[in-house]
Amino acid sequence: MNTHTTLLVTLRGIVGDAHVLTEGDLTAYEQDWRKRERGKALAVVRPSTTAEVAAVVKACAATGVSIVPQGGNTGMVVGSIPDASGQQVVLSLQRLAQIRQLDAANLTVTVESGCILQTLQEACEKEGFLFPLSLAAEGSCTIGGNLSTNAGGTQVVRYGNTRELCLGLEVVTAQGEIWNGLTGLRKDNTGYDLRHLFIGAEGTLGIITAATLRIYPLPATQLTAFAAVPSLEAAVALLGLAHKHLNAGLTGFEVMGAFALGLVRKHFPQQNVPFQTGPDVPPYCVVLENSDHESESHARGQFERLLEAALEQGCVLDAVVAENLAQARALWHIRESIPLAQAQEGLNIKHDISIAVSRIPAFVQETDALLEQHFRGARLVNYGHLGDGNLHYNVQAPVGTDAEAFLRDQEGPINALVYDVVDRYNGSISAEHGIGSLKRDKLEHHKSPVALNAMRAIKLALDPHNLLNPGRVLKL
Ligand code: FAD
Ligand code: 2HG
Ligand code: ZN
Repeated sequence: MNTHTTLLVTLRGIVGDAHVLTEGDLTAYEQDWRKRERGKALAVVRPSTTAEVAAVVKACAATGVSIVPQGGNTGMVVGSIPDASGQQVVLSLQRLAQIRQLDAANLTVTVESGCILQTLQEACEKEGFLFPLSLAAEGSCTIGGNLSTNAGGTQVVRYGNTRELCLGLEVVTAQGEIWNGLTGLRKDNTGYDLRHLFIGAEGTLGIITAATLRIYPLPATQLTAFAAVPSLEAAVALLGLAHKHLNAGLTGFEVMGAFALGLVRKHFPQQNVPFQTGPDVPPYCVVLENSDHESESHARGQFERLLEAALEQGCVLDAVVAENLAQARALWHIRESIPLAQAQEGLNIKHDISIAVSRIPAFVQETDALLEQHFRGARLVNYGHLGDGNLHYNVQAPVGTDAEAFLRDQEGPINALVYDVVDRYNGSISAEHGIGSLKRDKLEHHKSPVALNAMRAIKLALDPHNLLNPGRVLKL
């Protein structure tokens, strides 16, 4: 038997025949969500306990076979699929999905990494608690994937990104050892905080098998408004007013350009997108959310005063406030449908960037003008988490052109143009999606050599044989 055959026999012994997949349609594991790349796995292995994960890692390490950890495979940067060699094991965490313990007094929940985000949200809600991480992929992404990408989403303005929600981790190391750091402690200054190394590491430093996460009491009410604004400057002014009027009640502040909303109207005509018909379609709209621990009428009062002040200052043209939960969900659904509408429109170029909020209008004005000058006809799809200074400044191929050819020929130059302006604004080329393989080479140009060397030293110390998600994040 050759080494790979022997390894497959060992893996079947660890997780059972049914959970070592080598045949049939493996598209769901081998192709990324955006359909940018398709790889080929030696096998997809689906352990259901931490001990099984550790045994799988040990077996792979013993034969020098590299591992690609995978959760829901909803990542945006081609980080969770195997390469084309047919020699990598995809380690799917989907069966490691138990909610181990909700500690009401400690305000924490301990959950295994394959648990679907929405499953965790719903389980917490049933017990009267909020797990605030929220993103459009929540029905299929996993907690392990969220931690490994340090996912952001739509509640960061109040609760922070996944890193801020994590108090402890359980990790299987590249050597197949288990580190149990599920303390749930809010204070622990006993040297280096290893948890923060694994969060955002995109599976290159260890396999996250469980986490202890912060939860919050459910708010009494959550109100949503959808406002038309005359410019991005006005949206930034509205954000300032929202911070002032709502304070910690401000739990969401998203901006959407008219073209992005137009794509939602085009591809999901059943959705009723406010302010997008008639002669005066506003250039931008904003979704904002007020979560209140007092009462609905208190929250409505706050919203009214905020919108009155905003109308008076001219930073809002018009606004609707949801009357009930169903309307609030429908308004949020419009925002969350933008990436899906973009996917329906065709392959596109994504820029998940962050810039200081105050500089975003100038950044967009400058970059829009440069793109229009050098890439005439390219369609700019601009939306995102303005409250966090994070824009999805995306580019769709010109109407009537072949999107695949456009990406092949223009993605490099368009990225170079956009990222050059991002650098000049002291921004980041990845706010929340990570690096994967799609942005790996870009990182070399946009991060300091000192930081890159420190990252390489950490990678080599923890995974000296480069067995965990090789080729992702860093060039070694
Ligand atoms: P995967 O895609 O399976 O993996 C992502 C990375 O994590 C890979 O590098 C993988 O190797 C690694 N990994 C996965 N599980 C583990 C583990 N247990 N241990 C170690 N490494 C692991 N992202 C945002 O930040 N904000 C958004 O608002 C947002 N919206 C989205 C909307 C849509 C419609 C879609 C499709 C995606 C969106 N995303 C968003 C991107 C994506 O959902 C997130 O990156 C999510 O956190 C990925 O989770 P996953 O379980 O699918 O991970
Ligand atoms: C979102 O905020 C996601 O909707 C996806 O991060 C962004 O598709 C994108 O560019
Ligand atoms: Zn986003």
